Formats: sequence, structure tokens, C-alpha cells
Amino acid sequence: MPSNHKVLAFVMAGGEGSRLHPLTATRCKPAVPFNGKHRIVDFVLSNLVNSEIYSIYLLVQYKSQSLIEHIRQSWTMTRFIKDHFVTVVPPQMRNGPEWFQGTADAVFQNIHLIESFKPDIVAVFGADHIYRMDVRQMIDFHVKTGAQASVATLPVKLEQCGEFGIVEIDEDHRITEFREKPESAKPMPGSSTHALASMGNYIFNADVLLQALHRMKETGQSDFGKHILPSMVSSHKLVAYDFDTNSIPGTESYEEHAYWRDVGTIDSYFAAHFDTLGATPKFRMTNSRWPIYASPDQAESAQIEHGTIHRSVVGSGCVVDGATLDHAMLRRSVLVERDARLEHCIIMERSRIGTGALVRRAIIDQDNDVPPQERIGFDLVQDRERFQVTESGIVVVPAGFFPPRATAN
Ligand code: ADQ
Repeated sequence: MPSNHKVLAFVMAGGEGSRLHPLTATRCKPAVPFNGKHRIVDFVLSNLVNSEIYSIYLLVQYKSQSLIEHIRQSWTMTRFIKDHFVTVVPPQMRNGPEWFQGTADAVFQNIHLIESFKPDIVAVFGADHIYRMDVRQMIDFHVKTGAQASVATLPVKLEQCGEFGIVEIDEDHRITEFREKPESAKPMPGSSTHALASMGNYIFNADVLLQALHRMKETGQSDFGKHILPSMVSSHKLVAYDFDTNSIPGTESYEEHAYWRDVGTIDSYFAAHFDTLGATPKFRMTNSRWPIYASPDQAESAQIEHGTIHRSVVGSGCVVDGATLDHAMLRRSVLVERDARLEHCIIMERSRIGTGALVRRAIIDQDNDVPPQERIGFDLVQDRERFQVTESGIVVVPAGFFPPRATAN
């Protein structure tokens, strides 16, 4: 247990993820697949569990069915150890006929969970990011500085400040200003190009959080970034934890230090995948000293008949038969037929890429049977008529767009 404090974690997994559409057409953002066999939510949950924080409520809202299934299959903690749980909490309208109105309201609607668990510290973490973080180090810093609430922070470019909560700090890391997604921001100390942004991960003394939630509700507010944190700046000791100081075992020898990506848009989601490839990736999926846990995999090993494969991930149960893969991510049970060519692609579960098909800079969501000789990612004008294409030209084929072909018997 971190610093001998009793810690309860809330993972905010209710985000709709509208900017990840159509990947979020049937699933919420934390349930969106990532890399060969993970989901986005696995990163925060692994960080908490690796930090010996085992009491975790996952607050869900939109399209949560596949997230709930994933948690049931992959995150069941042993029932014989007290206070070890990852429990999904849907809106239950305990306080009236309304869904969670925002992140803080989601916790407020479940305030009884804090009251009955009686933690010293409550960790409130987002579920939408790719990173490794030892949460114990943030809690140690929180305790050492005598903070009542702490916000994990990192530098972002000034032009990105409209996407984040931006903080200003004094020389003792105390937050003197917190503004949610401001139009402009002052550079952080020691930089002319960057401001200090909130990562959406907070540590609260439990009593302070309870008081703040009750006060918030009286004023009809609902959100940590918009309401609770800005209102605490003048009344509480609010401290910025510098993510750059967080150290993870097993990452000393390469470039992963301080890697953190908000994968809230198709472009950032797509780019983060390719950060995991290569001999010296920006983010290494494998680290036995800080594993990112994924769902248990019953599928057979991948089978490669022959082909040309460069810097790619081939998930279990895949079959590649005489195809060319270059920066391709194949999730579970993907079939790539003869003479198909995949370049900078993410191909999700149970999809098939037909003979001679060419796919470039595309995400093919699950259960697509891409016909032989199909072209995706070559003529974007034509692709735009059928699919969503981002401004930077990434094509997204929604789940089940190409129905199964009739197979010869
Ligand atoms: P955003 O990510 O834009 O900014 P938000 O959409 O509220 O804020 O999502 C925060 C987290 O809460 C996500 O993990 C999301 O899935 C979840 N969530 C959203 N609405 C929810 C609800 N009603 N119930 C349960 N969970 C919900 C936030 C902060 C910024 C910070 C960025 C960092 O507000 O200050 O800079 O995260 O990415």
C-alpha cells in the first residue's frame, strides 16, 4: 500500500469519445482496442495495480457493454483478498433521475462508496491515456508536500493549451491558477514554448474531496477540471506533481521516459500505435517490471505461411499467407490473403484482407471482410464517400462495413 495510506481509486471511464468516432460507435473510449491485444483502459488499470493500488471503482456511462465484458474477463481480482477489486459502477440515479453530469458528479453520485470504504486518500484517474506511471511516487509527493489535493502535470505546447487544464505554479509546486482549456496561456517557468497541463489524474485527501463534492453540489457544478480544481486554488493547498520525475523500473535504458499520450482523436490514436514499433520505440509495450496487462488470450499462435513483414505486430490467431506487411498492427484472428499489402494500418479482430487488396494509412475496425483487390487509402476522394477520413488522410472503416463473403464449400 503506498506510504501506508489506505487508497481508493476511481477511474473515470465514462467518456463518450466523440472525436474517436466511428471507433466509438458501439463502445466507449476506454474500451477502444489498442495495439495487438490491449484496450485503452488497460493502461490506467495496470498503472494502479503495479502501484499496489488494488481497490478500484471504474465509473462508466456511455456504451459500456464491451468495457464491462472486458473488465469481467481481464480484471477479476481474487475474491479471497480483502479490498482487491475492480468494480464497474454504472449510473444508478441514486440522487435523482439524472446520468453523471460530469466527472465530479460521477464521483458525487457514488459518494457512499468513499464513505463506506473510509480511505485516507482518493485517486481520481482518467482512462483515456497511453503511459506508464508509478502512482505511489505521486502519492509520496502529495504527502511530503502536505498537499490537500495534487494534480499530475506535464508540459504541452502553448498552442495546445485549449485541449487541457492549464496550471500555473509557484517555486514550491503549489498551484496558483487552474484554468480548464483556456484560449491562451502563459509559458511555464523556464520555457517560452510550453505551458504546464493537467493529465486528468488527481490525488485528494479523502476528507477534502468529500467536502469539495458536497460544496460543489450545492452550487450545481459537476466537473473536476471546470469547477472543483479551479475553486480549490484559493482555499486549499493544491500541488502540481511533475510527471517528468516519475521513474518506472525497466525503462532506464531507452526513450520511454515521460511518454504520455491523450489518444482522444483518430490522428493521435493512430500515431500512438506506431510509437510502439521498432527496436527503440518511444513506448515499449513489453516491460516485465511494469507490465501493461491485457485480456487473457485463448487464440492459437499466429501462423505465417510466407510473406514480407517489416516492423509490424501480428496478434494471436492471425494467418498471413503470402502478403506484405509494413507498419501493420494486426489484432487477434486476422486473416491476410495472398498478395495483399498493408502499410501503416491497424486491422482489428476477425477481419479478413482479401487477395491482392491494398490498404494504406487506415484503421479497419473488427469483423470486416475486405474484398479481394479492394483499394483503401489511395484515392481519398473516393474513400470519403464511403468512410470517415481525417484531415491528415487516415481512413477509418467501421466495424462490419464489409460483410462476410460467401465461402466456397
Ligand atoms: P477531458 O479529457 O477533455 O479533459 P473529460 O471529457 O471530462 O475531460 O474526460 C476526463 C475523463 O473522465 C476521461 O477518462 C473520460 O472517459 C471520463 N469521463 C468523462 N465524462 C464522464 C462521466 N460523465 N462519467 C464518468 N467518466 C467520465 C480532462 C481534464 C483536463 C485534462 C485532460 C487530460 O478535464 O483538465 O488536461 O483531461 O487529458
